Amino acid sequence: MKLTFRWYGENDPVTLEKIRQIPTMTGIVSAVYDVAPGGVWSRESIARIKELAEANDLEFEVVESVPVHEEIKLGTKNAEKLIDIYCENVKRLGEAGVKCICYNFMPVFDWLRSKLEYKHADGCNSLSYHEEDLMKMDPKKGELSLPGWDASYTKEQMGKLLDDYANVDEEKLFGNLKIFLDAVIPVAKAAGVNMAIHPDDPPWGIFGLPRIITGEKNLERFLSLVDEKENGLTFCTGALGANPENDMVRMAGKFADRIHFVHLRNVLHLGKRDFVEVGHPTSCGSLDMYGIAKALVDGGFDGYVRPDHGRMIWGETNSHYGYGLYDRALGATYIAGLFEAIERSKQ
Ligand SMILES: [Mn+2]
Repeated sequence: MKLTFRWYGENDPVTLEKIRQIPTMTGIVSAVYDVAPGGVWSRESIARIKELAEANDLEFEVVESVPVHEEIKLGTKNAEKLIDIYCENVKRLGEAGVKCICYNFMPVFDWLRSKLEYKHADGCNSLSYHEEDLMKMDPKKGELSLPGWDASYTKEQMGKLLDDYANVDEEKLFGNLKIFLDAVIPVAKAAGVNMAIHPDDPPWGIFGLPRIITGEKNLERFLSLVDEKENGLTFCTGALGANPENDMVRMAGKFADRIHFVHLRNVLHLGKRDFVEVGHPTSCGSLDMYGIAKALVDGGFDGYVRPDHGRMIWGETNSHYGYGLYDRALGATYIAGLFEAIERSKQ
């Protein structure tokens, strides 16, 4: 297991100098942030991240994310051209020493939460999701005031995009994903890169949009679309684990050899479709973090792990909600301890 930490680039207040001081940290997870989806990442921008990381004794082997353009998910006539550009980015990243690329295939919305600063009894705050609050909004009527949603679309663009997706059900989305994988996986293989799809967060359909990377059955189907090691998973415990019906320990064991990247984070279920993000340890939430880590190790997992969203503690603030330093660093040392104990107990 290699412990890694997400870094949002040179404007991130959580600097590389701070990240390198977290015990047992081996590398960063980052991306080129100034190119829109569908654009080619310059070799200079990629090399710059690697250079800065290495100057701080950190590796740059994991990219999160190379975003997939909406037209690829929709399967429009531009999809083929956009997939070619995606392949070019995979090739360039492989050449620069990147070994794992995290991406997702969620229509329109990336992660969704209804609160950014859910207040906990101990005074900290974190992201939370309450289905009822979300259901009150209608994105087509421009009533979308989602926290963290950067309004990258105007009301008109959003309406058009949602209309475009009206003809894309789960089957169609799976089909478009297969077209994408059929082109990208051979390129990734040649470039020495493992592709690792991130599950939908939360793992169920929202606003009538299809979501397919949601649970055990669909993950199995996803892996069989292209049955190669390079077609793998980012096992985000907080995303998949938001659904109480997902048996996270079982899935960690079952898919261990196709999991290349793990986001280890705990959530506390407040209802069937309501949850709040909590501290990483098992006792803080609803997920068996020890059981998940043990199932991964027992299943032969040998990839990258990073702490995921942290709470905001000790008065810290950050415009990237969930990506402060303090609670993620606590999560990192907890993860390092879990893995050390599990691995040592097997010797
Ligand atoms: Mn995640």
